[in-house]
Amino acid sequence: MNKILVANRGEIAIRVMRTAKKLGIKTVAVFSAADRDAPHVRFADQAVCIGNPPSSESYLCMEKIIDAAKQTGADAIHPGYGFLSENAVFSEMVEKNGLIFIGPKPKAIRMMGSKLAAKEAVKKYNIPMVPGTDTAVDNIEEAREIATKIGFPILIKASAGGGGKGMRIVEKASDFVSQMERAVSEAKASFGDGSVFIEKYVSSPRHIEVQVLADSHGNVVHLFERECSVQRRHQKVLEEAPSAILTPDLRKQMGEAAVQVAKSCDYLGAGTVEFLMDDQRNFYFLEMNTRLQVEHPVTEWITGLDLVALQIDIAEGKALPFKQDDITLNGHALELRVYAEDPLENFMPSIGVLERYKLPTGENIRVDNGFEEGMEVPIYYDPMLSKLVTYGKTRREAITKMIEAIDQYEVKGVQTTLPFGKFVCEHPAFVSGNFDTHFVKKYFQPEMLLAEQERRAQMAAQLALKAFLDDKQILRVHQS
Ligand code: MV4
Repeated sequence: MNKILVANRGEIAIRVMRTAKKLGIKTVAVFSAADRDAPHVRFADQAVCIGNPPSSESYLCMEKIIDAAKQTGADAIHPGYGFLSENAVFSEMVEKNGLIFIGPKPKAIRMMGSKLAAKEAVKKYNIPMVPGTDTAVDNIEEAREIATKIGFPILIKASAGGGGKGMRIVEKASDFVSQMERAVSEAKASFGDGSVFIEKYVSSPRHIEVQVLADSHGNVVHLFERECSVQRRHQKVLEEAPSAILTPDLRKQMGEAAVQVAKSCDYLGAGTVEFLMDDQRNFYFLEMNTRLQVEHPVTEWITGLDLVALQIDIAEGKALPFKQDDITLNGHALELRVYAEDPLENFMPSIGVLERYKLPTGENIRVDNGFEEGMEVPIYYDPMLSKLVTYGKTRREAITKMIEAIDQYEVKGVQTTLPFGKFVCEHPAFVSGNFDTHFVKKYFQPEMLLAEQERRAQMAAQLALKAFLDDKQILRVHQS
């Protein structure tokens, strides 16, 4: 591989290019008219404008991106996350044009993109799944009987959904038929596929996912888990590795299950297998994400591996340079997603110019960032500014480092989720490790950030008063 085109923007485009550079591979950025001055464009060796600001006219335009690759002589495309990263048609088109897609084959993307096909594939292996139907529900009356047998509450999920999209909780049998009808028409409208299935609703689960790597020689390994339970409306807030509640034995079991899932779809490259864990620490396979995930840095830190470098090696046909037993877990890493959103205004995107933007630095702090001072946060894309990642020998140390890093991070001009991140890191439930996916809903009220603001204002006022009184004292001393 001599030249990689990165079909993405922001922090992940820079993240991928950083490793490419380290490996001596040239880089090509693509950008929309809104990203003309973006850091990812300047970071690349070459850059090609691919259209208007809306992603449907730029970062989602398959032909334009492939043309850009041909025009610049790139031999591979890395899709990052989001945009075209889990689009089987795109990966196929990349290959048909004689380019390497740095990711899994279209078959695996397609299979895991359909939650029912995924269930079907993993059924042949011994992987725990939530009780429910494993085919699309076509007879509503029959489905109601199954739901009653499973016991309410149950969840209706769209096969083409995922990541929380197209899910519906049904509390009691009498709501079942109407909810089912709604779920089907909603799934048709959103995904063009009305297939839905039902599952027992696990009421207070943790969301734990396992990183896997598969090469083209049949080697599949896992890189342990990430705990992603701290989320708000299916948007992850803070992730960590390892999970505070896994025992070495459970870690091994979940890791092995994840490897089986990868094998069930002939996986290639880096992927993530999502599990739910109930309050008895039973785990269940949920879905597989066939991309490099936002939160991959925490796994990199505890394993000492560069996931992008491994993705590139695998795409070139190299064998994994290690076996499962060679991979070790060291220390603890946390990642906070820093968004230009206002936590006091229901996390509305906060638009404006970054009048001041200074990143924290120091040992055990990594910032994967896509912005700089003076830039405007574009309204067209996800408003994530950066990922703030910290490390410690212990979980406590990583948390303390995160609070320190949040305090060091300076942003003026837009509101950010930094104060919200600090709230999470200081919360006793988070610190204890005893929390689930309802953490934010259960414990967070915006007023809590106001109290912190008030405390800071009080402190500032007292410092000012002290300075004033000290000055007056000095003046008196001089006068006499
Ligand atoms: C569930 C569940 C409870 N029971 N399935 C949401 C994202 C998608 N990957 C699956 N999700 C869930 N599936 C059963 N049978 C609860 C969730 C869920 C959730 C999962 C992971 C992280 C955050 C979540 C927030 C709400 C619901």
